[in-house]
Amino acid sequence: MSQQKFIDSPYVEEMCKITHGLYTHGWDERNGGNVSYRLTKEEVSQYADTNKVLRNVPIDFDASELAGVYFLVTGTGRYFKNVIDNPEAETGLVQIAADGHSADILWGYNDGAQPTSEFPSHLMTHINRLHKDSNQRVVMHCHPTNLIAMSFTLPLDEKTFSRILWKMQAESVVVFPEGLGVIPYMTPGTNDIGEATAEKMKDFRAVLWPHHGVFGAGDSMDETYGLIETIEKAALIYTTIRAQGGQCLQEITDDDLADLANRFGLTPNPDFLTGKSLVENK
Ligand code: 2HA
Ligand code: ZN
Repeated sequence: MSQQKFIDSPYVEEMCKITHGLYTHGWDERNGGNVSYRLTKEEVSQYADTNKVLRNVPIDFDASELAGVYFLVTGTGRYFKNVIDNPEAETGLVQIAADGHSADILWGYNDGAQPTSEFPSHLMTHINRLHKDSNQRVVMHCHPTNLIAMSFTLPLDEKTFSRILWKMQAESVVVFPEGLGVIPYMTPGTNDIGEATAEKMKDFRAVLWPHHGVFGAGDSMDETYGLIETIEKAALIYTTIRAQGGQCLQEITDDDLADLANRFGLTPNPDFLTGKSLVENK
């Protein structure tokens, strides 16, 4: 076994960079947001200080499908602002216990913290995304301003949100061809919101939590972060259009969306590909 410490691993470095990026974007004020990063046994076992159970913490649902799986997870109540300076207190490495009702802490949370209050929601999402994609690694929750604002001014339906976001920039349909999932407003930190989110994650990699934020899933930190960045950039363009008076004189048309999909060899969600134009009287 190497003498290298987990704090010096690329996984902790990625977690520091991503949480710092989320914070500096203004999407994770105070203790807002949470990230979980699935790691393999091979990855974890390379380090000198990840093979002893430090503590065990309960999990409030049956996560036995993930028994034995490792996650690097941000801590409950912790500020993303601080992760970069003190990852060993603000984040932790856990392994889901055999019965699925608790997690063993192997590293981190060294001043008594434990995984995010949204950990059940993360695990439920990991389970459903893993059914779709065996490379699924990351679940990321944050509070992007413009997307949240849109959840007050638009009807909470997936077609409306997806089409508007697709039409804000050519990149959108290429990055999230399946569109954006939307759940009703629900209380955070509950298994109910976790179950509703995970159900949507069967069809989408990003799910809007109205008046709160977004849940994203993906194969890597960069991909998941990039997905959320692209959605929020589209939301910023929408906000800016509204601030400029709201009227669109031209747009990315439904035919343009189909051409983009062809060019990049993608199949966009067929339910969202045709519908209302953003240009009035069209
Ligand atoms: O972790 O963002 O949804 C704090 C939150 C809860
Ligand atoms: Zn939140």
